Amino acid sequence: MATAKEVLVPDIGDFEDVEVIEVLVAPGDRVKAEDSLISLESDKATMEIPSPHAGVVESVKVKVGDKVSEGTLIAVIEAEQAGAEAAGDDGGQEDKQDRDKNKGEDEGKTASGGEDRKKRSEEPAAARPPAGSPAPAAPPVPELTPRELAAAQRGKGHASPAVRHLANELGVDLAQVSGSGRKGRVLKSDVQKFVKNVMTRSGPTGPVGLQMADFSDVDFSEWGEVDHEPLSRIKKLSGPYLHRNWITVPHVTQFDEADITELEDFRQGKKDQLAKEGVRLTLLSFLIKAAVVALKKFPHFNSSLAPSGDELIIKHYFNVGIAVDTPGGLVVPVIRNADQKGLFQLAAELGEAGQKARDKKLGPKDMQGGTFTISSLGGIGGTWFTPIINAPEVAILGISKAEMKPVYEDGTFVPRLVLPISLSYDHRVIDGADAARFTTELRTVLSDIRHMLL
Ligand code: CAO
Repeated sequence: MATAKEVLVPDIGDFEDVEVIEVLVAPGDRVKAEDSLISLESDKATMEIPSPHAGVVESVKVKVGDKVSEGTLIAVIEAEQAGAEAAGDDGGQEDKQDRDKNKGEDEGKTASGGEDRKKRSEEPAAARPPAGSPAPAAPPVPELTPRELAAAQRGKGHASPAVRHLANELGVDLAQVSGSGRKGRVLKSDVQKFVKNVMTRSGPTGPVGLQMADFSDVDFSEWGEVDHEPLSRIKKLSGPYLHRNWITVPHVTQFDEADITELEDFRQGKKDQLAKEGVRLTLLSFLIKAAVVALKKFPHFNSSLAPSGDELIIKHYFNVGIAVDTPGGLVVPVIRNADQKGLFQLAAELGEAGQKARDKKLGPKDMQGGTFTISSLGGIGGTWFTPIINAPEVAILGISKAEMKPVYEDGTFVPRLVLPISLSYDHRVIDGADAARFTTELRTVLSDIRHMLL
């Protein structure tokens, strides 16, 4: 037998005149004890007021926007007897439907259960589907009132305390989560989806923490004929690292020019001699030597940032990686202990490394342990470029094609061979002034190779 029971706002601590932000039930709804009836929001907390009884909601006495305090009448419930309440808890057909439907919603028994009940209570009884039939399509979401819209935009008042708690634990700003519940209410599954999206963002859409627009899936064949060519194995492997380094390391590139007129004269004078021994003396050996001189003078360029981010690991060995262009893609063999090797030995090792790279014979060890990288496009062309740092290294030297240029000297223009230098560095480790000092040192050494002996 049912008895009409008035449900009042219980003791809610020191709160007075708290705003009703959501009414979760409507007349005719069946509720279980502890089902939420309304949500309140003060400037400090959001709370849901549960029903103390199981039964059917006879009338609801508050509406969204009302201010309530302890003792305010919320609703009248046709409460069922203890036995019937137990039966209700066990699941009458309607409650079972609620539970089945709510299982997927993951919102817990509070809000969505109430919303489902409310939706059903708005339908005439005859329109309700028989137990066990598929759930009907959700009714159209009613227009939001300006107040509700503002609340939704602020991300306030549209998530249950449990969801707020979860968001808080995960450090999620609810204002950034779009709610898939009724009236834009944020559900637990919305928070989980948001976190998953952020954590799995990679590839063209960007890494963790970066909010980027997705690339749209363009059908290029709409505008003309296209071919699909798979990326090489090397490109597939190196792409994610290049992307990570480009995105996560604050790069700055310092440009400079070095006069290598005398250096080139020297190289040309020695080149043929070495060629007889099967060694090609190219500019690169000189660049490695010059880089080592500068690295010794500016040890921070030969360092790595510790994973903790609060110290530098400075290396006292000089292993120079060389970017080598191969048909399969870019590889970076490392010339070890470059400081202990002469120009000719370096030239010989460079020849071997280049050949191994092109023959795809480089093993992982050949490409490990580098402390600084040189990427030389000088044999090909171009003026300047911004090389990507080979992290955890902190700098990379890009070399472009040397060209004869008129240089003003002692009141007249003279033809000089000028080499463009592009030094990219990690600005967390290296300041611009040091970068300029580094390239100035390189200029000095390259313009007078006697400095390589010092
Ligand atoms: N300016 C003018 N001439 C240059 C030069 C420069 N900066 N650099 C090289 N040269 C000259 C060489 O001295 C050589 O001249 P000779 O024929 O008179 O001896 C000629 O150009 C050809 O040199 P090379 O390029 O074959 O040899 P190298 O030792 O200079 O370079 C290597 C070797 C492996 C770096 C090069 O073959 C290579 O692969 N470069 C591409 C690297 C790359 O792709 N970097 C981009 C990375 S970002 O995608």
